[in-house]
Amino acid sequence: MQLIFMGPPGAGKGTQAQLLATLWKIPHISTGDILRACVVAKTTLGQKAQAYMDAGDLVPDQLLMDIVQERMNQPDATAGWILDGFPRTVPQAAFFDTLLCDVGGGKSGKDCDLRAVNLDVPDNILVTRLLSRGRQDDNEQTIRRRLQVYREQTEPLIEFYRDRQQLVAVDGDRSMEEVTAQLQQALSVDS
Ligand code: B4P
Repeated sequence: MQLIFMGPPGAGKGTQAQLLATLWKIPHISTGDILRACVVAKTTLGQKAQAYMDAGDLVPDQLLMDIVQERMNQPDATAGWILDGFPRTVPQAAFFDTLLCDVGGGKSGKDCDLRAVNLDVPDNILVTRLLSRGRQDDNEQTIRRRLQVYREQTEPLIEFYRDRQQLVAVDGDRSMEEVTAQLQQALSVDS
């Protein structure tokens, strides 16, 4: 199983990716979690990333590409994974194709069993969810900026994966259990 989770901030990417990764016993690789851990540890990367995250902006592509390349080369990432929050831009998606080709024995992203899940949730629900979670970047101004950045930079990836027939579109505006059930059905996996 090679799965990408996409969707606007607060769509439930992290929630569902964690649940399914536990069920399927594959790694859950969250670029947001990796970045937050670097911020807490005050690494050079964390210090560079923090200002972007606090402002609701995307962290520069090259930093994310380095993170993902290093993580995908670890031994537990050979059999399958759920990648949560990456790619988030067209250049990240192009880079990811090349990376998959390198780690996947020559099969590019277009030819491998990759599926790209998009969780769709209306903006007003996203704002309510994020405000009630209350993470450092979950204040109204930053949330509005994250939504704008999502529409401009990440949403084009929906068509990118739809064109390749790798897109799995799921209604994320349901209970967590209902979203999980929809995902299992759409991905045809019983667990
Ligand atoms: P992420 O960590 O990816 O976070 P997110 O998009 O805000 O949240 P997610 O969709 O995972 O929501 P969750 O399940 O937690 O990114 C944070 C920042 O990191 C970005 O803004 C960016 O700066 C940086 N970053 C990360 N990846 C990057 C990349 N590739 N390139 C550049 N920058 C990058 O759910 C949210 C809340 O909703 C939770 O409280 C949850 O309990 C609740 N919820 C979930 N599902 C629900 C449901 N079905 N019903 C009701 N509530 C639900």
